Amino acid sequence: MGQIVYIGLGSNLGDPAAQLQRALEQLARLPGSRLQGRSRFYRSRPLQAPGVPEDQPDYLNAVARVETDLSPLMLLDALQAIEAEQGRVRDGRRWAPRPLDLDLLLYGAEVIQHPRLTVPHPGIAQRDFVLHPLAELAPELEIPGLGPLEALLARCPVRGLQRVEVSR
Ligand code: A4P
Ligand code: MG
Repeated sequence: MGQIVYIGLGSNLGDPAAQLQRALEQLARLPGSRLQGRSRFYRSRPLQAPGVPEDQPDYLNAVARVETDLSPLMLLDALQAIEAEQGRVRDGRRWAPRPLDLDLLLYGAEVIQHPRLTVPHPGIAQRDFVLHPLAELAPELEIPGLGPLEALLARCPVRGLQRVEVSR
């Protein structure tokens, strides 16, 4: 049996709903993997951080649950290939607007500190657009090193997340 992993999807350029939908189809075709579920789509304002342009469009975010035999780094490579295929150009600017961002949020119960990969994804606890869709898929989830998802949700800053009803 493979590992259960959660992948965060985000987009704030082009046609975000179409790009998330297409990314889900691509996740469903990952080698050695099975797409087990996905959250609804959520609209959220861009996170504010020093040096990040404030006039970015809103994001559309979602989370997917996948069972996979891929190693963490092979999975990261596959996610970056999907991002590239959907037109993302990495120009070194962090937090720039993008047609598609795929983050590896959780890889089973593993804690990973690698130059290319930090799991659980940093900032999970502050991100309503990650915690709410995760809770749709796995309300009882335990986040390695951080505790029960339910407790993180109760402490997460409220930023006006909107659930977007799309056909599924
Ligand atoms: N990397 C390390 N750990 C991971 C991981 N768990 N998953 C490395 C994916 N990648 C990981 O990422 C930079 C490098 O992070 C990768 O080469 C990989 O080796 P990137 O996607 O090129 O850059 P980025 O996404 O701009 O930066 P970063 O730090 O990953 O930002 P985040 O955390 O992805 O945040 N606001 C809203 N409302 N919704 C959003 O989705 N997203 C961001 C980006 C900012 N504001 C947002 C949202
Ligand atoms: Mg990212």
